[in-house]
Amino acid sequence: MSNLQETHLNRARASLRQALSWYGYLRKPGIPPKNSELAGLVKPELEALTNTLNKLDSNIIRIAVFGLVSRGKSAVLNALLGQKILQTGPLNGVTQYPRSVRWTPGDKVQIELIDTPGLDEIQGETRAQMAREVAQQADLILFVVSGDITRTEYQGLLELRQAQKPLILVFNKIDLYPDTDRETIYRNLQQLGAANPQAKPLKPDEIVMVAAEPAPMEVRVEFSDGNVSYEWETPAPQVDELKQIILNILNREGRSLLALNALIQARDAEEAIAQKTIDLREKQAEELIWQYTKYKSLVVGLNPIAFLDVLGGSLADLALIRSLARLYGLPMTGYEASQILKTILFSSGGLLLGELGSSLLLGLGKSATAIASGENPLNITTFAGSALAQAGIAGYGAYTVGKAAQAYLEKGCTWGQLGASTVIQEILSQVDQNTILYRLRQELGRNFGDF
Ligand SMILES: Nc1nc2c(ncn2[C@@H]2O[C@H](COP(=O)(O)OP(=O)(O)OP(=O)(O)O)[C@@H](O)[C@H]2O)c(=O)[nH]1
Ligand SMILES: [Mg+2]
Repeated sequence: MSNLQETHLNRARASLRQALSWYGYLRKPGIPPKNSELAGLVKPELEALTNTLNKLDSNIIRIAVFGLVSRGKSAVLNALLGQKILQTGPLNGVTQYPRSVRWTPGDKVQIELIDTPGLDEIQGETRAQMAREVAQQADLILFVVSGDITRTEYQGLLELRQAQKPLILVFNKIDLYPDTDRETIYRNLQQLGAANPQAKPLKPDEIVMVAAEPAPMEVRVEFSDGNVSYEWETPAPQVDELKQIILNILNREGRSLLALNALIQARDAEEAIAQKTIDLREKQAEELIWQYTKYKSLVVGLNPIAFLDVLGGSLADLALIRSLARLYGLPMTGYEASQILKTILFSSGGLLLGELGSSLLLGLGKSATAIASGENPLNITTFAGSALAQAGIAGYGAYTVGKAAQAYLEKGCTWGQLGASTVIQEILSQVDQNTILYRLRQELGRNFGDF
């Protein structure tokens, strides 16, 4: 298990290094003018890639806490830390900005705990943006509630689930409830906290009851002389179970989680880079596609030998795909170009396969007339007729291929060898059944592209 985790980290590192070296031409000083605009546009993504790689090397796991105001988010982190480092209090909105604190519970793991303001504290888009950013950085999420879930709370939980990170639902302030109420609420939370109403209830390591800062209790003190007095006593926090669950997860799969998160961030950055590149180069790409369309029609139409024209057509498609990749500065090998062409041919709903079929037929007719033609004017017309029809179909094909290749480059650039998406899939296919990652697999699986 430990070896597997190391492998995952190494694969993630290799994938990120590869991505950074691909886009190296946009990061070096003295970029040629044709690339300088693009370099400016994708700067944030390239920085994100570098940061992600650094984070991977530093081996720090990030745990972020979320929830509505006054649920005891800061108190839960303090209880884990064993010290009152973060400010807590009865007023709503004690914590105003995200804040992180280092936690070293064992000597092996390095953890950064991130405290956040209540999800209902800061308003609207700012709130959503803040939550998204912190959630993106986190490797593990704690969602703190302190009783039955409200509508806003449920909404917040669903939104956070979209970050597709392992999430532990923390039921805090259990000291305020009698045992029976506590059990009822726990069972409700088990069901409500699940990914969706149809999903199985949360497992015991996905939901936990704590009392981070239990309210002081009045206790009866009886002295040896028979005197009785009442005193206020503050019970010790109860967070041992939460701590144990966190440590178990981190030992079992902490490094795989780290690797996976780095890859997810890399994938998002790379997709954004591809998107920006394609937008910027749109006009040039459009011209390129038309050029190839004309060129291909010409090759296919004029080539008198069946098979060779079809071959010529496919070669033109391949050349187009590679030229587009070059224009975009996107990574692609000859093998990948042919894989893309294959995928495009099959995913075009038979339209382009039809092109191959009719090309062969028309091509055969064309060859036959070419052989028989000699000086016969009638035959030459027949040749021209099938040639024109064939050229038209081929040209349409090239246009479709060009458009499809564009779409592929946007999504597909992370699916090559060592590409972020490829390695994500690899890691998910290897994780053990009892891991949180295994349970996340279904969710993450939905995000796998069509290519
Ligand atoms: N009874 C009881 N009170 C708690 C517990 N944990 C926290 N509290 C109290 O709840 C109040 C809010 O706690 P905080 O930790 O500040 O809550 P928060 O979620 O960080 O709140 P904001 O930063 O304002 O969003 C404080 O008065 C705490 O003393 C608990 O386990 N039991
Ligand atoms: Mg707080």
